[in-house]
Amino acid sequence: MTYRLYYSPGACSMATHIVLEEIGTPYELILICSRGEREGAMTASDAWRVMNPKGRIPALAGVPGSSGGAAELLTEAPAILFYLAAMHPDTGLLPADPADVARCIEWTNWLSGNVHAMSFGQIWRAQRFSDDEQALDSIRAKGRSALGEQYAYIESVLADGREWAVPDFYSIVDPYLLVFYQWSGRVVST
Ligand SMILES: N[C@@H](CCC(=O)N[C@@H](CS)C(=O)NCC(=O)O)C(=O)O
Repeated sequence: MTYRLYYSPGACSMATHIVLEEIGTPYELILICSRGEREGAMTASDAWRVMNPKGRIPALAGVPGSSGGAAELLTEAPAILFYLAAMHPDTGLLPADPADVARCIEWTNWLSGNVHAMSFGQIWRAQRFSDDEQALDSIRAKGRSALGEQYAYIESVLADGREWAVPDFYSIVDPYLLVFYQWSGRVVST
């Protein structure tokens, strides 16, 4: 079975891309641009919204079931990461101990919901939070402020000597954290 990853370079789909490489399973990449600077299909296009009504990437084809949109298409970065790790337990990317699994969920839920959707959303997609043009700079400032606290929190957790987000083993959380590490450079320069 060959997975198909719908991705955009530098986007949060990078974590899934890394995990596919770690697993070593065959996969195809299909470019769906999340920003306007490239040629090709876009997340906002009608064709992509038929596939994924949420209009976002990453999405992974080849997963039984459907939550709307195309059959066998799984969306939401944490869900995709968990699915791949659970399907390939030999990689050890998902721990066996329920407490460690819960720690993975704790990280990925917070990164997706708070850091990505809220803070980066406010900074990069401020218009999602208000129709008032005058309010956008203040929304971006809120996002930056929250993001500063969130990065400080991540640093404080990692400062206890652990090598990985969930101590003692490399998990799906680490490639996901790498996305936000990489994005920090883009926020500094925007
Ligand atoms: N909750 C989704 C969010 C995915 C998301 O927002 N992806 C961005 C790229 S990092 C995207 O598709 N942006 C395009 C857009 O907002 O139109 C997840 O965690 O996978």
